[in-house]
Amino acid sequence: MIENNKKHGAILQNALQEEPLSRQEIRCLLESCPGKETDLLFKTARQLREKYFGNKLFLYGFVYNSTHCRNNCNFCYYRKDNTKSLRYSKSKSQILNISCKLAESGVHLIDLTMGEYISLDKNNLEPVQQLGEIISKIKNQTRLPVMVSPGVLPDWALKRMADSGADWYACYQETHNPDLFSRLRIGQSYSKRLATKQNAAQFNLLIEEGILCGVGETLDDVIDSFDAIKKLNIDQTRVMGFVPQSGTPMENHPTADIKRELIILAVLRLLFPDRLIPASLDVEGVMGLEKRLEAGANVVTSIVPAGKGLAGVAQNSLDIEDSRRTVAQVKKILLACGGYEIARSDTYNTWIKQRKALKALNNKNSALDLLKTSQDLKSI
Ligand code: SAM
Ligand code: MD0
Ligand code: SF4
Repeated sequence: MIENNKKHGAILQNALQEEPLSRQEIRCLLESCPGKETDLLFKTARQLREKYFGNKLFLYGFVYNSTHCRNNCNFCYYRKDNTKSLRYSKSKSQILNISCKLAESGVHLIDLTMGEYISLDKNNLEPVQQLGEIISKIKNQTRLPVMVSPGVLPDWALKRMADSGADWYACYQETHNPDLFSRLRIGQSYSKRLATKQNAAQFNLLIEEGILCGVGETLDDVIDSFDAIKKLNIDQTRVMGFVPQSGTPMENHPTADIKRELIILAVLRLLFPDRLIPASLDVEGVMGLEKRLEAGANVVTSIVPAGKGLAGVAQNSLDIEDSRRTVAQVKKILLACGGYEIARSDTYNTWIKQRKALKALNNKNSALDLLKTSQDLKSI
């Protein structure tokens, strides 16, 4: 036991120095025992967050603008075949009105999320154009960065999102085990979903990747997700614990162990210390905020205004209509926690600008490397 503690502590020391960790070392961290080991893991995650972000947090306003979806993900309340789920589509003016209210309340970004209702058909330009228009209007009126989660899209549609002013493309693989993926995201292509993220990055969109935990994944699967996140050079990455949804094939599957979600979150912070990592209000509501921040998150997501008929995803109603998923409520919680501050919006905007510039430079350098290799090959 003492030997194990020593090993665990030494790995965290290396992580703090940002030295690369082996699969075995990452596994040891994922197996952290409750108490001393998790305390030290979370503390190290907070130290690394502090190094890159100080005590500043970013807040995301969440607009679930349409709950219609063509897919049948087994874990999701909004899967096509779930007759129990509430369906709606907000109009352009409703979306704009909600986004402006969120902006006034002090969020740093508008996260426009929807069921995958946009057909992949080439001739179906209309919904893509509509979404593009909404994005540019939100940007113009709120002056805030915009994230979109329209699901898998062809290149021309991703480009349209970028041209309309979207800053982020969020698309979660849930798992990087293709077999588990096929049991979760029924009938969807694993490789197409992964490739869409790479394609979106070519249009200078920042990318968010997500892991769903408590759905039968092994520790090796989680480590494979970390590898994939590294390979994709992801800008924001999250983990969400599974919440069972009535009317779905997984309604009787147990709720995820939140201790596991927190450990994965903290390890994400150790492996990707300078990236954005959300504490979602969409799993345990506001009650779950402090523990996620203590595990190393630096973004509060799923802030939803009351009285607009809006739903959450994993928690479709929790804390929404009683105005608890709001900036005001988050501020109260942060005050009670002590030590955190909400960032100024120019801090967030600068982060985005710098991250985009860094990625553009990386892309250019890899293109130059490719060119150089092909020239070298010619001279052989
Ligand atoms: N329809 C788009 C898509 O699937 O990419 C956008 C919605 S996406 C933001 C919904 C995400 O919420 C899923 O990718 C999953 O990670 C998470 N989620 C959905 N149902 C959940 C559940 N029951 N428990 C926890 N997380 C869930
Ligand atoms: C959240 N309910 O932030 C939202 C959602 C979509 N980009 C994010 C899962 O928790
Ligand atoms: Fe549709 Fe997204 Fe839910 Fe899957 S997770 S059923 S794609 S809304």
